[in-house]
Amino acid sequence: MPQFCAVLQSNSLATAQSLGAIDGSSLNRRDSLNRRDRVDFFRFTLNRSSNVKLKLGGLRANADLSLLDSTGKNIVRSARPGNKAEKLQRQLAAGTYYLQVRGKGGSTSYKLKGSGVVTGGGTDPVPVPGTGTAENPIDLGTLNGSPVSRSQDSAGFRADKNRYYKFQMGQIGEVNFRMSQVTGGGKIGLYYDSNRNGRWDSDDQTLNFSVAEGSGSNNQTETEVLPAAGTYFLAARSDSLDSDVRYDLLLTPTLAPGNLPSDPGPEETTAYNLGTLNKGSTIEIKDYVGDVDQKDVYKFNVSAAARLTYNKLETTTNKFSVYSEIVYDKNNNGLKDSTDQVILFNTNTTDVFADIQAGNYIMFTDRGDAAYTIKLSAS
Ligand SMILES: [Ca+2]
Ligand SMILES: [Ca+2]
Ligand SMILES: [Ca+2]
Ligand SMILES: [Ca+2]
Repeated sequence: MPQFCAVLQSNSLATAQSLGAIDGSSLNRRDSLNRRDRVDFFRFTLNRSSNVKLKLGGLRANADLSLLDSTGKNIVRSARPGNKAEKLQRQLAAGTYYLQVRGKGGSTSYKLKGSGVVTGGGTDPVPVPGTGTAENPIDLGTLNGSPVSRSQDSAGFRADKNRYYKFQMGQIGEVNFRMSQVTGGGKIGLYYDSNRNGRWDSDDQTLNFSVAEGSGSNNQTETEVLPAAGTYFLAARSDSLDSDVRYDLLLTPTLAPGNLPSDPGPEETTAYNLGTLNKGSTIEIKDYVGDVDQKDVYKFNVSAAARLTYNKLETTTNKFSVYSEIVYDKNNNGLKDSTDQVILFNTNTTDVFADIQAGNYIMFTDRGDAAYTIKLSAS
């Protein structure tokens, strides 16, 4: 496939258009190909293992559709002749994937449609338990409110002798984790697959550690609040070069589900639009900010002068309180700048008020490590 290699060398994978996460949702894109623009790349992610269906239709000239893995390797291709629609269906693990739409010379617009139906846990046709290496961690599945345990596992001292696990979150939730050693001593670390390659590596973000040096079940339980994004790892290690640690592992999740269809971005330009806050109404937001997602920015507008009430509740055992700041976008450019007015800020959980005028507002929510519920009311 010399053409395909040339495309890779021109870094088209790196400039692929993002379709976001499509597990449990659908995608719908229109684009076009012509003699000079003969190939388009798209990237999508799956936070949970899913049955993915894809269709390339609306063709007026021949074009083919390929599904690629995170390294750009072809998984499956549909290459029917002429302007016949291309269809693909595949059971895929959580991770990053690419789509390649390749024209065969003619000009055509096209419609790219798809959906991902989450299959999760036990309904996967072939569950892959994993062997416990960094490349192939033991899969603890998607945490959905029930405890998950492992009994009598063992781990060595060196990184290549550590035992690795992976899991996903079905919802935002607080996870207690503990290793209880049977023999030897050690510790277990919690990591976020921040480079989204599905394997544990040293570039991944360290979130927390639980040490197991006491006896039996007296070991410390660590708590971390995690959003339902991507993959998390646990890595168990012995504290001695000479002997392995043998241990039981317990993960106890307590869910605090969010109520937004997508995570608010970290900037004004990627803010989540809450729409209009009308007098006499309340908007309730449930989401997470913390180590894995450090900022949630919202925007909303108010149609008439009102008293704005902000109320915040942190629904998990937070380590750091969530901070919000609401800014009146006086110059109406969608961004916070020096001429704008901070009308309200809050780190505690009591109601705060501000008398505000009609206009556009931006709310920044950060600094915390918690699941939060924010209520904005206008009266
Ligand atoms: Ca990784
Ligand atoms: Ca968030
Ligand atoms: Ca965010
Ligand atoms: Ca502004």
